[in-house]
Amino acid sequence: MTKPSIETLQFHGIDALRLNGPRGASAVVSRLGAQLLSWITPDGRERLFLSDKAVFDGSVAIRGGVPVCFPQFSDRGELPRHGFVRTREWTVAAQRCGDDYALLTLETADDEATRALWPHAFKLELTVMLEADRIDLELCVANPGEAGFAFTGALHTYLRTIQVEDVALEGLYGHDYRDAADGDRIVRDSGTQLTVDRETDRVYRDVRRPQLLQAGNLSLGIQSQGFPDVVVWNPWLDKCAALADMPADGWRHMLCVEAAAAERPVVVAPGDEWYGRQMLVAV
Ligand code: TA6
Repeated sequence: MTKPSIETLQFHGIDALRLNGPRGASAVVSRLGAQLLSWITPDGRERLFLSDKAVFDGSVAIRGGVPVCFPQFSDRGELPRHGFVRTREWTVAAQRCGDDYALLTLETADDEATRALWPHAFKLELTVMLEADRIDLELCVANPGEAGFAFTGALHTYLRTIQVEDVALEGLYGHDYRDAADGDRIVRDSGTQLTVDRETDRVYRDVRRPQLLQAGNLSLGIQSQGFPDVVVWNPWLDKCAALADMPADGWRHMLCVEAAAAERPVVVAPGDEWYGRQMLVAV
C-alpha cells in the first residue's frame, strides 16, 4: 500500500496541492481561495462539483468545490458577496502525512487591501485532513488585533450529484429556516427529508444533528462543529442560466450543503481564536 503524500501541481493552470490519502483517496486544494476543488473516495468517485465553466484567474471565485466565505456570508452586509478571501492567494502553513491521513494547512491574513474593505487584523487557517473515506475541513479565525471583530461566513460546499432531483437530504427536520428563495420567509421544516424540485436557498438555524445525503445506494454523512447554521442551495434552471460560470445543466449536478455562521455574527475578542469544521464521510 502506498503511503499518504502531498504534492504540488498545476490544476486548471493554478497552483494547487494534491493530497494522496490512504486506499487511493485523493483531494486537490488550490492556493487561490484555499479551495478544496476535488475529493475522490477510494471507490474512484468524485464527490465534489466543479463547474466546467469555472474561472481560475482570480477575477471571481472558483465555482465549485468548497469556497471559504469570510468575513461576510452572502450579501448580508456592505462587503463583496461572501467576503473577500475566495479570490486571495493563500500560503502553505503546514503539511503532514501519517499512515492513514494527509493533512494540509493554508493561511492568509489581513493586509492593506483587506483593511481598505474591512478595518480589522485577522488570520485565517484552513486545514484539510484526508483519510480513506472521510475529509475534514477546519477554519480557524484568529484575531491578532487590539479590538474585537464580528464576522459571518461559511464553508460553501458544492456536493456533486448525478441528478439532484434524485437526492434526499436528511437531518434537518424540525428546524426553522430562512427561505431566501421566498423573500426570506421563516419556515419550519416539517418534512422528514429535503428533496430539491425547485430553486432552493435556505439557511437552517442552530443545527446540531448531522445530515445524510442519499442518492440511490450512495450516501454521504455531513457534520459540522462550531458553525451553527446549515445552508442548502441549488439555483435550479433559471438562476443557473444567469450564472456565467455555470453550464446550462450545472444545477442538476450539484447541491450545496454548507456549514455556516450566517444568522448571527460570531464575535472574536482580541487575542482569541474561533474554530469551525465540516466533516464529510462516505458511507
Ligand atoms: O450560500 C447560498 C448563496 O448565498 C446563494 O444565495 C447563492 O447565490 C450562492 O450562495 C452563490 O453565491 P456566489 O457569490 O458564489 O455566486
